[in-house]
Amino acid sequence: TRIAIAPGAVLLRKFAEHMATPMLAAIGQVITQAPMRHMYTPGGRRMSVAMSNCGTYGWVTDQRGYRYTRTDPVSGKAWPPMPDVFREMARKAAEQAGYSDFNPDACLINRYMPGSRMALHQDKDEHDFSAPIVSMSFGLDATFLFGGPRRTDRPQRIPLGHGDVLVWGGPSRLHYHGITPLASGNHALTGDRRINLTLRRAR
Ligand code: MD3
Ligand code: FE
Repeated sequence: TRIAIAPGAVLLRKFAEHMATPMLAAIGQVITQAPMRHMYTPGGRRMSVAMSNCGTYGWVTDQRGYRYTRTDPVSGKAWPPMPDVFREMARKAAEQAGYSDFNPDACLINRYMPGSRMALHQDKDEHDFSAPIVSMSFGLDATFLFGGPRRTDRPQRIPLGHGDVLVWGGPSRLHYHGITPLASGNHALTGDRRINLTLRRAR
């Protein structure tokens, strides 16, 4: 089912569920090469979400700020290539949502454990805001906070489940958003975790 949640933003419930097993296997391959790590915000706070990346560019944060890099600062090596199954799923989801020819060059992998959260923020480290962002959720359910163009806009709360895919573009591309602290639970494929893939055009 296709649910319009704001101008330019579409929720595709269970769109990726049928590919969850191969996609989780591909995530496992990526993180043997670029292990999940807790990064630090420019203000010195340790993020409760653990992250890794694949694709030409990866998103990182440290004392110097937020940015995209071609190499993993932990290993000094290029980020692992983006698995075809991620690229193809993202392209199909974007197409369903009305964005043709989405070609992501960056995939951020977010791992939430019970209590992990993501504070309200905007995604504005990309060069071109005309490309959409595609986000896919696996494992435990989460509550997504979807605000407006100002931090003070009261957010909607949207439950996200296993296999759900969100596509963001147009007017909602720069809206504030976040994830409330993950509740504990057990999922057959991921155990006590939620995994989110966020595919972007960084450059
Ligand atoms: C709305 N991740 O990595 S994905 C992020 O579930 C991030 O891990 C969350 O926010 C997560 O930056 C939310 C959904 C999402 C991603 C990008 C957006 C929503 C968005 C960009 C603009 C507006
Ligand atoms: Fe974000």
